[in-house]
Amino acid sequence: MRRMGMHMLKKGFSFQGPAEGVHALKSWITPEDDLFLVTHMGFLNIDPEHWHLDVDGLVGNPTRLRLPDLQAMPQREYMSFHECAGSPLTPTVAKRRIGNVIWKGVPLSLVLEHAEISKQASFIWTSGLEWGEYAGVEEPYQKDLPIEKALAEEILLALEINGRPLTPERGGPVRLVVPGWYGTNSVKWIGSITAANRRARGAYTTRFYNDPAPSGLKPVWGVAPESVIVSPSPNDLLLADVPTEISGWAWGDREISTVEVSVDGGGSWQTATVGPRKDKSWQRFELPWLPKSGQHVLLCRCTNELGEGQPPCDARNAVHAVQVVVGN
Ligand SMILES: Nc1nc2c(c(=O)[nH]1)N[C@H]1C(S)=C(S)[C@@H](COP(=O)(O)O)O[C@H]1N2
Ligand SMILES: [Mo]
Repeated sequence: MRRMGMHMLKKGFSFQGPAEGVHALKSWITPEDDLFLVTHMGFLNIDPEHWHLDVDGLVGNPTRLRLPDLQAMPQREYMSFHECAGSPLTPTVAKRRIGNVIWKGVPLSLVLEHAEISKQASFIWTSGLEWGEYAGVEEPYQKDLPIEKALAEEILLALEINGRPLTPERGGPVRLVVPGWYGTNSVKWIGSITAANRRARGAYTTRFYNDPAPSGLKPVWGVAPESVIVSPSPNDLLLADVPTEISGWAWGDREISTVEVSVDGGGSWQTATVGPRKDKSWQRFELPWLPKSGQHVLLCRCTNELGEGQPPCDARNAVHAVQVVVGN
């Protein structure tokens, strides 16, 4: 679908992120310059005057909303970690594309109410407006949400990130955000919302972003518990017997209750202090450390309130390791 007032800025798959990886993520709120960017088909530039959102399917009042309509509706802020699930072609590789931001926008539930969503609707399909090819597939970026999730208060049609309007690269002027779920579900450049009584059948819901499960395939939805060591980084100059601190972030769809840190490559583990969570933000952890000289492999692993943890390897939320050298 090619509309007036829209053009692709850069075609094809693209990832951008800080060169130092997670070691760049020192602050509680991730500045946009340090926040990763992902697109499958390319970035879309939309002239805000030409943007509109169609709400159709199982609704009593099919609606077309333009930017001023959305701007006139009640908006809310919500703090959330934002994480990419990694490549759907290599789903067990941990990519650790992560940040923590404040989104602001109109709750999706208000738009669905306005469109008089039918009781028969069990899934909400959303599509991005860009076009192009990814992994041999040429179809719109379409995702879906079960109705209970779509109606949750934190699901937003976001207009802002960290107090600023969304840039074209970030999915502006309006994108979906699904806090607590992997980034793939947060459709950028949103142009249509369809209420349906079944799941969407496009490549991005059936072929990509599905994990093998005993019952068949499991969609990549809620974020599994995960943690990263931000400091020290492999480049830091550490000195033996100088008190230092190991710190980082832990997050997941469910609140994190414990983080453990190992300074000997997993031989032994110590419990770190874990900070509070706001909305669905990440949580800071820290552990004092008096290092001895030599090479050390630092690891961290977390557990959520349900007791779910992180696998040691071969998973998108595998345990993070950092190798450091401590001098005399
Ligand atoms: N329309 C559209 N939405 C999209 C994508 C896309 O390619 N097209 N990529 C998804 C993926 S995989 C991720 S991780 C997030 C990335 O959002 P960000 O670039 O703002 O970090 O957008 C999601 N939404
Ligand atoms: Mo992603």
